[in-house]
Amino acid sequence: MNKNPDEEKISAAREAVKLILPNQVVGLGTGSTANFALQEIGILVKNGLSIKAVPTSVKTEQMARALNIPIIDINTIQSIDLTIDGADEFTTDLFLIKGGGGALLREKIVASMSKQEIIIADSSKKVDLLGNFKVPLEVIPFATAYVMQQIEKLEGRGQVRSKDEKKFVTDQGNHIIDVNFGKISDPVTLAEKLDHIVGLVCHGLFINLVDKIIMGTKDKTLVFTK
Ligand code: A5P
Repeated sequence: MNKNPDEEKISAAREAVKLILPNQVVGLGTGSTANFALQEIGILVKNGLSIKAVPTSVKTEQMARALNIPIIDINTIQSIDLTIDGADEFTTDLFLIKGGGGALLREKIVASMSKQEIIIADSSKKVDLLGNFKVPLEVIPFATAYVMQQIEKLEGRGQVRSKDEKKFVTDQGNHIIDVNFGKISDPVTLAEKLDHIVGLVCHGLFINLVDKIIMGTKDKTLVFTK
């Protein structure tokens, strides 16, 4: 593994922003890797690139505004041309775990509306099987105990995420349960089961949402596609 993942993140981010065309609507991801893309986009905009952006979190929106990247209301558009986002884990068949930063719901909505979902990552994020990273579940606070019971039936071990000794609260006012399912040999089936739990607003398994993963390595970028 590279001792400096930031270099890998930056090289992946630089490759990804080359895919942006003038006048596109661009989805802006959340997290340390997506932030590098944000910085690059800020430079392109400063140099005259015209785009409109849809941020995937309040934090990303604040950063985008500080970089003078024009923002468009997601509810005024039909689709997003291209989104650049990060991941907590990915497999080369383009399955992901996302939500380490708690932005999974907006990230999944933006990914679902995107014609091209581009994931950028350092090489530590690539795994043979998902599951080292706990799967984040965004739950409405009223349903936390119920969702926890359903997760136990699926042999998951969940923990409500906390921050500064308080329950973590998402941009939508929900809570997160981080679940250890062990190694996930069949993410498609697990995702379907999670999709049917009432009160669980969004899970961090991204299935069939990604078009391309650009991974930085020590000396080059590698691309994984469908
Ligand atoms: C945010 O909720 C996440 O989905 C991030 O995209 C993910 O956690 C990757 O973050 P880093 O780029 O900081 O590892």
